[in-house]
Amino acid sequence: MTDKVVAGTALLVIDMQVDFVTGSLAVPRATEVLEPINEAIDLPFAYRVASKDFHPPGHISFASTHGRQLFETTTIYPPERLVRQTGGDVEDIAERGLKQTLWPDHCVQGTPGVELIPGLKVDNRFDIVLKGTDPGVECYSAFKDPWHLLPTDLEKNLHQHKVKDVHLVGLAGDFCVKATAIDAAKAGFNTYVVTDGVRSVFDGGKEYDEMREEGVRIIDLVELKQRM
Ligand code: VGL
Ligand code: ZN
Repeated sequence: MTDKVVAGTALLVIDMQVDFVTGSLAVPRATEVLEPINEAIDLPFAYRVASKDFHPPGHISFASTHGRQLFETTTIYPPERLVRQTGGDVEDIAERGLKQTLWPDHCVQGTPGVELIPGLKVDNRFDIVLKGTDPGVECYSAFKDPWHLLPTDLEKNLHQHKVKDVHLVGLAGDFCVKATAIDAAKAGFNTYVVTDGVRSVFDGGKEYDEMREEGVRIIDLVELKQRM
């Protein structure tokens, strides 16, 4: 065994949790990604991160919180308390509304559904990033919420590990993978989404066009192996 490492490379495994694979918000065909992701994990990345959607009970993204039907949409706003805490302007909160899909309760802290799926080879080489932890803020991206109020340590950690090339796999392609990939590209990383390791909630395919428009490159596992 050599300890070959490809300098500057990172793997991001996004939200491979029980609720997204077999639980309350199971993504269609999500079980198919386990093997490709485990193969990706074995490649000689310099840095590895796994993100977890990590909601408190009564999270703003749950339909049950609003007494609404699943998959309806509503408008959410940045919580005034956080805007104040971060020294932002509270005058224009009403103009900063965003469309929010209302989900089944999922990935609730302390429940079985929040755990990474059995068989996933996420081990002690990984850093873990938790997101969606504030009750009033949705956070699809593992970098930050849409209002940039609650950045995670991800960007800082990638820089500390001298990462240039970020490769993403996981769930869901049209939500957290897309948002994280676009933020990675915007932060200046060469960003690759590996399709064998991704499935989407609403499987339309346009998420890949949206990512490409932001400079994200879409590759498959064979191409990833060639790069490594
Ligand atoms: C996600 C819906 C709600 C995701 C998280 O991980 O893509 N999707 N929360
Ligand atoms: Zn969520």
